[in-house]
Amino acid sequence: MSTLITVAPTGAESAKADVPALPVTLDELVTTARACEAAGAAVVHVHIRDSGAKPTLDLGLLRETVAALRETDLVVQLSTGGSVHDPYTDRLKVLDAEPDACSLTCGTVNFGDDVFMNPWGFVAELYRETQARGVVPEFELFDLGHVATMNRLLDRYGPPAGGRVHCDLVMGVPGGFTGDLRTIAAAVSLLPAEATWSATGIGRESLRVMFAALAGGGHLRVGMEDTLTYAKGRPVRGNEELVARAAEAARLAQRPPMTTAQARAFLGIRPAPAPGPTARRVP
Ligand code: KMH
Ligand code: ZN
Repeated sequence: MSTLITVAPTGAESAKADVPALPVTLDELVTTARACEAAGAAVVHVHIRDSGAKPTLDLGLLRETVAALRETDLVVQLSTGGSVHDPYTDRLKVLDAEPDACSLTCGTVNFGDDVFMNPWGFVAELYRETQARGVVPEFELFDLGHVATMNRLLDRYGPPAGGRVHCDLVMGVPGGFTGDLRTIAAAVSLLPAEATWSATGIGRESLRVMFAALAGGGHLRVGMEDTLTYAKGRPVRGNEELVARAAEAARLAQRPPMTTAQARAFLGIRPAPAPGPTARRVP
């Protein structure tokens, strides 16, 4: 079995002023995406920033970003989580940017000093929209209750676009579940038998979650959205080094990184639409 590697290069939480290596402009994002694809990533989980490097869900910018990322073969997964301050209406509109895939968080969670709100009505509406538009959701699970909500979605509304139930266990958010083996085992034991999963360790959880996921048959998500420290006292220099480390670990586990074509088949991603007028030219 090979390993699906997702890179989450930016997120909505870190400030460019504090983290100069964070990709926040479109050029920085595309350059990072290319480097991460070369290093072994097959999916890019995208949050974007405005001209002041602040998180935004501006639809025009999202469309431009999707078009620009089509220069790579990466599966383009837009975040519908946004930042903790984004209204539900803007989070639903993310799908108008026509990504291949999107994140879909399955419940509310304390998020450090904030609350990441995902009530049932919003989650169900977002799920129905992904089905109607053929956008492949990745179920983001921050706590055990989120597994129950994902199962409720599947029971009530049927399988996702693409046909595969693929989840990401996000472990180590203050307020969500921790990345210890017992918790990973508990979460995986509650997934539908046919589901596949990846895992993401936030901050200092990143390495133990990565190795546990490889050992447990899971896939990987890494990136500066989740981890800013490569090793104790050593800041991350760029997303590609996190992807390169994940790819090396996957090869050592004899589960080499999936190619982008394999990832598209695995997730059931439909062919990308032909480039529109906003698409950038490859230089
Ligand atoms: N930024 C977090 C509040 C997602 O992308 O769907 C939510 C998040 C999850 O990052
Ligand atoms: Zn995210």
